[in-house]
Amino acid sequence: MQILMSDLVTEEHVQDFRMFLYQLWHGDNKYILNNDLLLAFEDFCKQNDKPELLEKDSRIYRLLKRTPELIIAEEVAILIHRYKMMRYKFYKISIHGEDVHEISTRELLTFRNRHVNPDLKDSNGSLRVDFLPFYDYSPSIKDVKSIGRGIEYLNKYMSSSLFQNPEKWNQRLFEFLKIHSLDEQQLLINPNAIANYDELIRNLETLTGELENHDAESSHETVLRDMRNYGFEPGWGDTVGRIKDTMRVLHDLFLSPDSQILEKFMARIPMVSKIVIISPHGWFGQENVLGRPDTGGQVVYILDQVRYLERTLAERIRSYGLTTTPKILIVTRQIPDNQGTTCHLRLEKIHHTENSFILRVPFTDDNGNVVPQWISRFKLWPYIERFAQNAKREILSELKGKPDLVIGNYSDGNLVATLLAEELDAIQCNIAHALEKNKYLFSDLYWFNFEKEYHFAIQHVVDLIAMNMADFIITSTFQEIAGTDDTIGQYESYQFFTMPGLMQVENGINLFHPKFNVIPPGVDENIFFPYTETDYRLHNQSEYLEKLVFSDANESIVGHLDNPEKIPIFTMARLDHNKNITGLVESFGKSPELQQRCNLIVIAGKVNPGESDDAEEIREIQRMYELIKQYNLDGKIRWLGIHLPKEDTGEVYRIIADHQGVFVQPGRFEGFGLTVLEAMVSGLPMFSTHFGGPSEIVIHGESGYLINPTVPELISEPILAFLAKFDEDPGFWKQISDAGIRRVQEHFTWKLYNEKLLNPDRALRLLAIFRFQHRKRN
Ligand code: UDP
Ligand code: LCN
Repeated sequence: MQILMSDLVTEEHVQDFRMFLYQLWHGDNKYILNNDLLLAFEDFCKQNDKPELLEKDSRIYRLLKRTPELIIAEEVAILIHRYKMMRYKFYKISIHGEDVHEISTRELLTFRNRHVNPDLKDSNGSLRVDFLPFYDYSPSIKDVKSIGRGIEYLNKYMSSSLFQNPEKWNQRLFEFLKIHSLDEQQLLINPNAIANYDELIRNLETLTGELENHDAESSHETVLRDMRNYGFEPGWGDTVGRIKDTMRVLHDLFLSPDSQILEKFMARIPMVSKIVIISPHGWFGQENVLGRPDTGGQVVYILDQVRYLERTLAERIRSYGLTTTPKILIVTRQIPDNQGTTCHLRLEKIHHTENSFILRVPFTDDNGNVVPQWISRFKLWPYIERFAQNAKREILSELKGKPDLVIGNYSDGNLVATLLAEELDAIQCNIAHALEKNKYLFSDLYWFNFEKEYHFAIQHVVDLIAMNMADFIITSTFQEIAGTDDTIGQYESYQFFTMPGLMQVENGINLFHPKFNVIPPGVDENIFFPYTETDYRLHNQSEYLEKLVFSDANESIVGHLDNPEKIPIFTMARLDHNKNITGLVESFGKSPELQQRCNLIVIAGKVNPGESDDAEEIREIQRMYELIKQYNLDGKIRWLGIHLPKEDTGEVYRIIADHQGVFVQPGRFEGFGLTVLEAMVSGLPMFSTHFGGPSEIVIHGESGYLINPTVPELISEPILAFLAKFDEDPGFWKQISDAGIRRVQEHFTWKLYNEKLLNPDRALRLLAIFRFQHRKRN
């Protein structure tokens, strides 16, 4: 479709825009990302003495700010305009003439392909992917503000369907109740005793009348025989009063339905007692694993989540009047070559739980032989389907039946969850933790350059399959789904992309589907709490940890401090490229002012490359040594290649806070960032990357600072500015520290995780009805 240039920018700026495009056309960079585009425009305005073009209300500047990329292709510029969140238009603008055309997604992707390989005319026989038709019968969120609040939406959607066609819905609800079982035990209704919806209503009325003669406090067992006489099974409540109440709610739901009654009823019926959580890669254990390659927040998140889930499920199951004990299995990979961990064990009880275990299943090769050594998450694809099959057998035997819910984690776990949920007819929930497409720039467009080490050709396809198959997706932040006004969301980046010569994705995911639910995680409050809570601190460990951090020497520690009294800048992360620990060291190295005032304390990876089996970690270790030498950081940096127990880590954050230190999270991109929560709640003023999840954790200038860690000065300058304010106002460190503590305590706790999910099994029940309805239709 042809449009006018003045539709894009105001009439008076058409000429300026043309000149700017012309200048870009002359430049070397033909694939210009937003950051570079804005820098180029600022230059253009300076050269031409046009500062007004950079003002807030300048339409040309607003257009460019919302242009994630611009491609120069022969005589045209292809401009991608993200005119609002998740909404795009694509324009082909002639460099020399007047023509401006709006083009389709397919045409855009063809231009991208041709940028990489001019011989590729269109999708060139490669796979074309469009998932949108699969969503034709799904409810769709209209209002952007409701994105990520799928359960709330679903509740409203289902109750309004209920109002519109009560008879149809009543029949569905009746059928749903009939198939209701837990742990292979028939619950609620005996399908052989109650034939239809009318009979159900009649029996409900008679039984609730009879139950009036019983003491409301007496146990459900005292009326089980009466219930069975009318075709009812256990699951309605633990006392006669509760049974009566649940039955009345159902009666009301049938006869005068509304959304609140639906919600109330949903909270009353049992659905989940067996959960399987899949997390194959990395080192999954309870000690001595964190900080190893591929082993970080996901492990912490899952272990915390299991403890909370088990407790909640146990309470609920009791209140339904059932004796079932909930059981949660974390299914991961068994690693015979265990390197001092427990990862060789088949089964390991999870601390502080009653009945939850880590179940480890080995990877096997084509000949059925067990693979003994750890394997990078990028290289495990050949084993993953066999792993799923073997895991299925082990899960069925361990649970003595099927799970009700399968939660996948990260790409590999989500694929296994997809396969298992499909085969076992369980509800599937996905948690991405990190989507690699966002972390590795151009891993789609230049996928072939990454193939040898990363295999994104598989991983991006796996992500697409798993996210579209999931019934329910939990994200830690809103931006993970839909981004912000100025940045693209992590899931959003799967809407359209191309892997030239391989596949062309025109509609990769429907972000408006209620499957998306934002539920931020918390931290274990027994371990991570403010430095000021002296009563709970690990006094018997603190001297040892203080020495370990500031002065001890051993083969796992590099560097000593000439002046340990300087302000400590602390960081802790896995030593991978994306965590950009080396970027922080470089920034420290380049800033004599920072070195004058501060020491740098790094806990990351290993210090001996010979001990690592991860290519990225080895490269980062080598780079650390180069930087320490290049900037002569001896006496100013301590690099600890150690894996601390979690409790000690909590105390280390607090020790750094005792020294009025700060924490830096310099990641090139961070999915969420548990260290950001841990450090903030301990009381450390935070300087965190603004790329990804931390942008929703930290309120810039209030509870910490968001930084652009891709430029060394942009890390050191905000820290120096903070220290200058601290010099002027001795209360300033505490002001930011207190605000950081409050921010985490008020918004990021496992208790809130619980509440946000309303209560987890109610959400799942809603989904189950929804899924049931859709399956029937399909
Ligand atoms: N962690 C640790 N020791 C290390 C590095 C990390 O205990 O050497 C822990 C850290 O305390 C946090 C988790 O691992 O709980 C890292 O989570 P985050 O979300 O920050 O990053 P991820 O590693 O998942 O990318
Ligand atoms: C993986 C990541 O990369 C982090 O950003 C998250 O905080 C962690 O998982 C937990 O979800």
